[in-house]
Formats: sequence, C-alpha cells, structure tokens
Amino acid sequence: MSLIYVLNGPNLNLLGKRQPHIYGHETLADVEADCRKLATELGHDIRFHQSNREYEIIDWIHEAREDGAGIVINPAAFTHTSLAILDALNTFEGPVIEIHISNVHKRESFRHHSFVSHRADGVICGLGTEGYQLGLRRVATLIKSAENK
Ligand code: CA2
Repeated sequence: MSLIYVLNGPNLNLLGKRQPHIYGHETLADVEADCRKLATELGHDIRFHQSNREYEIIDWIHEAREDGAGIVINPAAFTHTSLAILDALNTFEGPVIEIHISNVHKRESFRHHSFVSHRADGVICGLGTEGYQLGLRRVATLIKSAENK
C-alpha cells in the first residue's frame, strides 16, 4: 500500500466556513474524509495536511521524498508566489497533481500564474472540492503505470 500526500496551503482551514460562493460548503475535514475513503478504495494510504506556513509545506514535500509515492497539492495563495515550493516539488520523483477548488482563470489576473504548474503532471481547477477526488484518482493511475514500466 503506497502513500499519497494531500497537501493544502494557507487559509484552506477556513473551507466551508467563509466565502461558500467561491469555495463551496464542504469543510477541509469533509474533504479529508472523502479522500481517505477513496484512497482506501484505491489501495493507498494518505497523509492529509494543511498549513498556513510555507516551510511546513516544504518539509512535508521533503518527507514525501522519503516515503511518498505521489502528491496532490492545493498550494492556495503560495501557488502564485512560491518558488520555494516549486523547488521542493522539483526534488520529488513521483506524480504531482495541482488542485484549485475555484477556476483561477476566471478570477483576478494575479491568480493566472502558477509556479507549481511548472512541475505538476496535471492541474485541476474550477471543479470544486471534487477536484481532490479526481486528483487522487489520477495520482493513483500514474503510480500504477510507473510500477508497470
Ligand atoms: O481555488 C483554490 O483552491 C485556490 O487555491 C484557493 C486559494 C487562492 O489563493 C488560490 O488563488 C485559488 C485561497 C484559499 C483560501 O481558502 C479559503 C477557503 C474558505 C474561505 C476563505 C478562504
């Protein structure tokens, strides 16, 4: 059973509690429960984390280098600012899927650029919290195809 990291950036702890017109009604605890259920169905373990601190996200990516087979990441605002998270992801060898709950391309122009997309194997945006499930499925598929090579 290989391990998938699901990482969440700043302010996502407020999911379901503020701005539901943008981010929906599901809380991060709901997203975690859905991810855990799906991961079990797919035959994987997950580590699910959220932090408002950039260095913690970087440390979890480093941890994933040791024991993680794939990463699903919603870097939140760090998407648009963090060369450090991109550098960390570039040291990780497994599949990486970038998630955004909202359609960032329909929003302010400062949300249109993503440092993380320079590394991500796929990007899901605007599909609400369902994007996490789809991202997890895709990471599982990519892990499987790498195992069969
Ligand atoms: O759409 C996404 O998932 C974002 O990554 C969310 C970030 C935003 O900076 C990105 O441009 C797009 C913001 C996360 C803030 O999360 C909140 C959730 C509920 C209430 C308030 C903030």
